[in-house]
Amino acid sequence: MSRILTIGAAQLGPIALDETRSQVVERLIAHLRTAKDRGCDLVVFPELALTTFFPRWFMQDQADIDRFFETEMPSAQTRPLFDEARRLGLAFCLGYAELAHEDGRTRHFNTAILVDKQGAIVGKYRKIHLPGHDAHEPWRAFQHLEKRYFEPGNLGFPVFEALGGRIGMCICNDRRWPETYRVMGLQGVEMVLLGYNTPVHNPPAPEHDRLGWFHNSLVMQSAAYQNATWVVGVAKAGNEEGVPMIAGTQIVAPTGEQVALAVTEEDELIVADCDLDLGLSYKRSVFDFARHREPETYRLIVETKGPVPPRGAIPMPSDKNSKENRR
Ligand code: ING
Repeated sequence: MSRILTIGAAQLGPIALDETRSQVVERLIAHLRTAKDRGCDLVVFPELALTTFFPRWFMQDQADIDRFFETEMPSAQTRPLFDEARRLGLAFCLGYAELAHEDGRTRHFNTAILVDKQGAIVGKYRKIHLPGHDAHEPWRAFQHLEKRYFEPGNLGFPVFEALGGRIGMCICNDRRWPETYRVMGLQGVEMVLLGYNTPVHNPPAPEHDRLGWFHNSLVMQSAAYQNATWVVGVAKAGNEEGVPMIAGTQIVAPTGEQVALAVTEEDELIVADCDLDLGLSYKRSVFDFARHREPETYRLIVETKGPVPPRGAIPMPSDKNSKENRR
């Protein structure tokens, strides 16, 4: 038996600061039409796919910051995307900056939604691992102020029954953390959709720059194999407002193999027929979690935020964590 989902990973080239939502939506709709022509069921767009990656700039005026956020989804500007997807019979995953009013206050999240073929929002995820910093750091060639502009997601790592399978989402830096995928893996996820905006240069660790592409593939391929799931990683790529960002959009099978890989740093659609049953042989053998996992021995993973000294060891500077951080 096989359950084939034809996936379109819709890489975006740079989005300029002065590009309007409507202009960007036209690019997204062009991707939808190409995807339809190529037989897709689902199209995956990058993180923050409606605007330039604004956390690269230090802003203090909340009105300036909020200009990059969506107060409703869909809005007048994004409704044409929903309408065209429904007309074409396509589901899609879209990353955007979400301004929400919850619990009596205004909230700012780095969000992704899953929209089904009838245009209904059937899943929402809010980015949990926020990289970078929250204060202006002028020494950097460019800022990475996600901790300033967003709050950590409050929806956990949900898995949704959609399109005949179990679909999960995460966003960018989340893809570097094994916990992200394992929480979804423990919900039987069969495909993880994620978008990313990853600068080539990481100011605090320039020696990592030559390995950016390798690390991008490494984390998604290992996660796919270790959780017997498809992983679809979609880049916003190219030189965006003076900051080069990696491409490397790819579709990874539960085997860990890359079945499709983008070759440009521009708007580029890559397509693959993904059999959601391909992961079953792994879920039933090497990664049969119920048979092989020993969660009693994993407690430290949730009891501490940072590293703690081994039992009886002399504390080391790297043990930034102290006992009070243990829950
Ligand atoms: N971007 C980057 C990412 O995790 C980053 C941040 C860049 C981390 C380079 C490490 C190295 O891919 C986002 N938006 O999370």
